[in-house]
Parts: sequence; structure tokens; C-alpha cells
Amino acid sequence: MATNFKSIPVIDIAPLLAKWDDPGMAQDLAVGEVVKQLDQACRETGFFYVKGHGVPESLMEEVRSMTHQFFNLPYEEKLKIKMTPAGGYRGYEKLKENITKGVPDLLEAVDFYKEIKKGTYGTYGEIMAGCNQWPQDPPNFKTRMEVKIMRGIALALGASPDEFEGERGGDAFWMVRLNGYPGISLVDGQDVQENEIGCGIHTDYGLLSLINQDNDITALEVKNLSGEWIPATPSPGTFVCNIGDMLKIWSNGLYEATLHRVINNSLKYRVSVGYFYEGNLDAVVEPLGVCVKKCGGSRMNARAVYGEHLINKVKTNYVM
Ligand SMILES: O=C(O)CCC(=O)C(=O)O
Ligand SMILES: [Fe+2]
Repeated sequence: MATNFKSIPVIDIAPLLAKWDDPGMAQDLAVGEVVKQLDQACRETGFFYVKGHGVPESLMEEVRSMTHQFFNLPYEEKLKIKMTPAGGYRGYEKLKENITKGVPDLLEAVDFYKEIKKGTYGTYGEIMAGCNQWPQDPPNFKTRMEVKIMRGIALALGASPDEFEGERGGDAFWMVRLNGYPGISLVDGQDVQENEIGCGIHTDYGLLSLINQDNDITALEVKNLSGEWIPATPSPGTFVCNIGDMLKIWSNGLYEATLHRVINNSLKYRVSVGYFYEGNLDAVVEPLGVCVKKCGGSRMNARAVYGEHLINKVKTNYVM
């Protein structure tokens, strides 16, 4: 349940990363301290910053800088990797092609998903099959981020560290998205007004999202219980993490998939790079027994198959 949080907590996850595959991790005191903080953040805010993650700041900066370079290219160049439904929704979407609840977003983006072949994962594989379209320019674009925080979150829920692996998330249908938000300046000869929505109000779809955002612009905002928008002010060297819809169900509603939006009211172009750690495409998502028990036996009325949830979203997310 989200609360009236006024700020977003910062969690140093270094002790968790040091022990993430240690059979004794659940008994380790330092890991326990991280797990406690994760639990509190997931319950109260649904958002937190992580530091001590081991990804060098220079690499985070390089990823953002390449993203700026890509969005800076002429439109024709970006169109070379245009996203199409036939290509499994992978590639470049131009400004206002992405819509949230029917309203176009002042956003351009490039989407990557785990690559899958047609014929795998039944109907979900029919729609989401495809290879990623990596830009030729800038070179050395391909990069990866790793996620181990879910093991800490599993412990925080009182489950075993590998609860979200195997048939739940062991073959995660991950997504990477490069987001580009023009500032309040001329876009294609047209003025961008203040408060134009870069990314409309939404929750993320899967387990856990990690956002690497530009250091100098505050644009991401998170909604608290009384409806106030709390800024996720950049904190250099950290990733912003947030809970997705599937984790809300798996946790029986103990953890919140908090609403958020992006408004870039600065003069400068802003980028963010999101890594979305999702369930398996065919994962059946229902409240975990341990979480139902924590809620005194009351079970939230929700069930999903991750692929179905995702496909319902991608089919209505674009005007092309
Ligand atoms: O640009 C951001 O900071 C966040 C974007 C976002 O919420 C998303 O891609 O789901
Ligand atoms: Fe989001």
C-alpha cells in the first residue's frame, strides 16, 4: 500500500550483491539489513534508489551519452531501426507514437526485448517474436545490465531467495528502453509548452524496473497516497528502482506498483534508460502462499499471465 511518502529512500545494496548466491544469505546480518530496507521501501513507496550496485558511474554515463547521440541523429537515420508490430515491437518509435491511456506522449524511444523465435511460447511468441534492432550509429552500442535485487526482495517477502526464478522469472522476458524527452524548446519548428506530458501516468508491467536517468534534470514524478507528485530527483550514480504490476500480484498487494509520470520542463533534452526485469512470458502470476499468510489469509483478487498482460499493453500503446 503506497503511503504519503515525501521522498524516495536510497538503499545501499552492496551487502546483498556480495552474498546474492550464498546459500547462507538469509542468515547474514548485513544482507538482513538491506532486506529490511527493501521491504519498507516496497511497501511504503514502491520506488527506491539503489547505490552500491557495482555498475561504474562512467558506464552509466556512457549509456546515457550514447542515448543522447542516437536521438540527436537525423530522423531518417533513426527510422532505419523503426519499430513495427511484425518485428515483435522492437526498434525506434518517433515522438507522439507512444500513447498512454489514449494520449500521445512527448517522447521518442527505442525498445529492446529478450529475443525469441516464432513457434516458442505459443500465441505470446507469435506476437512478441523478433530480433533486436541495434543502431549502427553510435558504434559499440550493445550493453547489458544485471539484476540481483529480486533475491533480496524475495527474502523481504519471507520467501526463498530463488522464489522469482525458475518458472516465474528464470527465463525473464526482459526489456530495455531508451527514452528521449525534448525540453521546452522548438521541436520540428513547434513550441513545446510547459507541462507537456513526456510519459503519461502509468505503472510498470513486470517485476522490477531500473532507471538510469540524466543527472541534471528532474522530470520523473511519483504519486503518493494523497495524490501529491513527489519528484525522483536525480542522484548521480544511482538507479531508480520501482515495483511492477506482476510483483504487486505475487506479493498479494503487500508491495505497491506506484503510479508515475515524466514531465520535462527544462530547456534541455532529457534521456533515461530503463531496464525492465519481468516475469517469464508464460509465467502464471498469483499471490504467493507466504504473502497470503502474511495478510492473515486474505488473498487479493488478481491473476495474470505475464505475456497476456504485456501483449494487452503493447497492442494499445502505439499509434502507427
Ligand atoms: O524516464 C523516466 O524517468 C521513466 C520512464 C518510465 O516510467 C518508463 O519507461 O516506464
Ligand atoms: Fe515507468
